[in-house]
Amino acid sequence: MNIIVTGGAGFIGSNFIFHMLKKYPDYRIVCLDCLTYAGNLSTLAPVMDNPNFRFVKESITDREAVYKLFEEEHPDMVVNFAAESHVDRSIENPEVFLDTNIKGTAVLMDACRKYGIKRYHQVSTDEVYGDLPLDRPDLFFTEETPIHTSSPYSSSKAGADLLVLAYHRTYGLPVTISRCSNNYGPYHFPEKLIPLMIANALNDKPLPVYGKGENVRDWLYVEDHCKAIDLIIHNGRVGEVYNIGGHNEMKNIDIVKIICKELGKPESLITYVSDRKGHDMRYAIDPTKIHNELGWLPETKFADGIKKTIQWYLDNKEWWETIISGEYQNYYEKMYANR
Ligand code: NAD
Ligand code: TDX
Repeated sequence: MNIIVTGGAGFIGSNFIFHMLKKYPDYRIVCLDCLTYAGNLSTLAPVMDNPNFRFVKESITDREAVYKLFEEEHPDMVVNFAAESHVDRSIENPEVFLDTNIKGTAVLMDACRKYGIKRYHQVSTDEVYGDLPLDRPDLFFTEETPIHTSSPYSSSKAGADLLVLAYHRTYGLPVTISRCSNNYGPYHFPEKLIPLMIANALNDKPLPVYGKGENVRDWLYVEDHCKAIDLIIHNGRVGEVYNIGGHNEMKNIDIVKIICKELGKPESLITYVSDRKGHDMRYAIDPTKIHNELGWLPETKFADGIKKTIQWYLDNKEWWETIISGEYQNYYEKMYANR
C-alpha cells in the first residue's frame, strides 16, 4: 500500500504517519506538506531515514506539483490532513482558508480522478455542525446533523466536505470523511488552547481565557483519532461520513485549571480576555456509528492523556520554544495584546 498523507508535518498528520509506519512496516508513506507556519520538518525527524517514508514540500493547491507526485508515486490512497486549522486566524484572514481547505481538496481529488485511487479520505471536523447549547446536554452531533457553520474555518471545512461528497456522487470517487472533535497530545501547535496554556504557564505568563471560559469541547487524545482513521481507510464504507469523538466534554476553564494544578502554577495566572467572535458554545460528538460499524472506541482517559501531554511538553521544550520564539511572537502580540 502506498499512501499520500498531506499535512503530515502538522499536529495530527505527523502522529498519523508515526502510527502507520509503526503498524504497517510494509506500507510506503509519502508526506505532502508545504510547511506553512504550522508545519515543522523537525517533527518528522524520527522517520526521515525510514526507507518507507518520503517527504515532499509542495502545496496541495499546486495542481502541477500534485499531478507530478501522482505520476511518480501511483498512490493507492490519499489521506488529506493539510489545512489551515486555526479558527482565530480564519477570523483575521479567511482567504488562505478558502485556498487551502477548499481548492486544495479539489486539486487532490482531481488528481485521484485522473490517475485512479482506491480511497480518498478527508479529515474533517465536528465544527461543520456548528454548536450546541449548554443547557441541552442530551443533544449530540450525529452524521445526520445538518451542516451549520460559524467561522470562516469551519465554513471552509464544510465546503470541502460537500465537494468530497459531490465527487463521490458525480464521479464515483471512492471517498470517506471523518469528523473529529478537539484533539490534544504531542506536537500540538502552541497557538491552540492546551499547548498555549502549558507553554504560558511554564513561562509564568498570563493564561488568556476567552469570555467566561464556559465553552465546552469534546477532547480526544490524538493517537485515538489516528487509530480511528486507520480503521476507516481500511474498513469504512465508501461514500460515508464517520463522526469521531471522545465522550469527554470539558469546559475550557476546567482544562486550564487542570494544567495549572499539574504544573504547580497558581490559578492567579488565569486572565479572562474578550471573547472569540462567533464563539461556538459546545461541541459534542455521538460516535455510535464508528463504534457499531468498525468497533472503534477512545482508549485514552483524559486524566492520563493530559498527564502524558504535559510530560511531552516538558520533555520537548526545544520543539515548542523554537516555535514560540520566532514569527509566532508577532502573531501572539497581535492576537492577545489588546484583548
Ligand atoms: P495543523 O495546523 O497542526 O497542521 C496542518 C498541516 O498542513 C501543517 O503541516 C501545514 O504545513 C500543512 N499545510 C497547510 N496548508 C497546506 C497546503 N496548502 N499544502 C500542503 N500542506 C499544507 O493542523 P492539525 O491540527 O494537525 O489538523 C489536521 C487536520 O485535522 C485539519 O484538516 C483539521 O481541519 C483537522 N482537524 C483538526 C482537529 C484538531 O483538534 N486539531 C480536530 C478535527 C479535525
Ligand atoms: O487562548 C485561547 N483561549 C481560549 O479560551 C485559545 C487559543 C482558545 N481558547 C478557547 C477557544 C475554544 O473554545 O479554547 C477552546 C479551544 O480553542 P482552540 O484550541 O483554538 O480549538 P477550537 O477552536 O475548538 O478548534 C479546534 O478543534 C476543532 C481545532 O483548532 C480545529 O482545527 C478543529 O477542527
